[in-house]
Amino acid sequence: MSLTKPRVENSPANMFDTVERIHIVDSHTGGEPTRIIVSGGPDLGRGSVAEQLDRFRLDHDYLRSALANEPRGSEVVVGGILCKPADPNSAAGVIFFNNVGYLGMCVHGTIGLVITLAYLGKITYGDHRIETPVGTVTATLHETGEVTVVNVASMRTAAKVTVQVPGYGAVTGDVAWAGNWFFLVNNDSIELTAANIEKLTEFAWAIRQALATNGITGSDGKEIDHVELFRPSRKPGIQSQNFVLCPGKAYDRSPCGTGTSAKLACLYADGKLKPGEVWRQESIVGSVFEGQVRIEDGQVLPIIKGSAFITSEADVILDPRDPFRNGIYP
Ligand code: PYC
Repeated sequence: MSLTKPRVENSPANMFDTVERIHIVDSHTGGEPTRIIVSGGPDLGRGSVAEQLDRFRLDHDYLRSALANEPRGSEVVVGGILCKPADPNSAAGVIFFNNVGYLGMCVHGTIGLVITLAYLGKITYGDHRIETPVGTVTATLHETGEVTVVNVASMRTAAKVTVQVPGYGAVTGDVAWAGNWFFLVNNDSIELTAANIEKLTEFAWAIRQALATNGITGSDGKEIDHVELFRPSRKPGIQSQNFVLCPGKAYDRSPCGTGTSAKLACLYADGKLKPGEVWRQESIVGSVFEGQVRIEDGQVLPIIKGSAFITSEADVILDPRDPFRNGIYP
């Protein structure tokens, strides 16, 4: 059924002639939403996805803000825009973003993207190369509907780093890269329960600020913008539970695929995880990713399996007269 109406002179419907329509498919992976722009977005030209990200950031950042901020989105939404892959053998290129900026890689978002491409009839079961600004990942769509992502090479870059966190004292954690920068803290001070989400958010936010104040960064000098608190899971067969605070101060409802990758890289570095050994990571809301590592050319490749579900398909309308067209907090 088409909702497009014929144009009638003097109709109030004509004031919507100038709106921008962005076609999106929303999904969630373990409770964490992903919003993929499937059409109506800008042409970002050719070249690597990192180059296309530079163009998107420079000329179309309003779209990120409009889709990932209120009133059309919220700080929980991770958005992604499909773009042309540099390699014709890749299924897609994708740039992930949130309410405050851009992500290097997003595993829950990649699982959502694969389910979105399947929903749109654009891919079949099997392996698909997906290009991101920080490298190409491989995603496998299984006949069960699950998706496995082989993430970018991940590593722990610093172990047992202690930072003084105002109000909390000395906090020790590891710094790891897994497509985003993480500070991972074995947390036994605040119980990882949904009832403590506000306290956990304040604690993780204070850690992030203390890292920045003390000049503790990733090995490339970039800000560590994800903080991961973890402890052993209470559920049988699940090794760990985490609480991951994302750059825009929203917590990840999923076990955070790049966060799980960072954890796997730390476990491997500590000799606590062998290649092929399964590690189950539970989120704060109880969703689970299954992880393992593969070693290739001396690099740690985390492999994460999870499921995503389509939640809606819609046109987002951006009206040039709307004072909040670009979001309330652009
Ligand atoms: O699953 O990698 C992930 C992720 C990053 C930020 C939110 N989710």
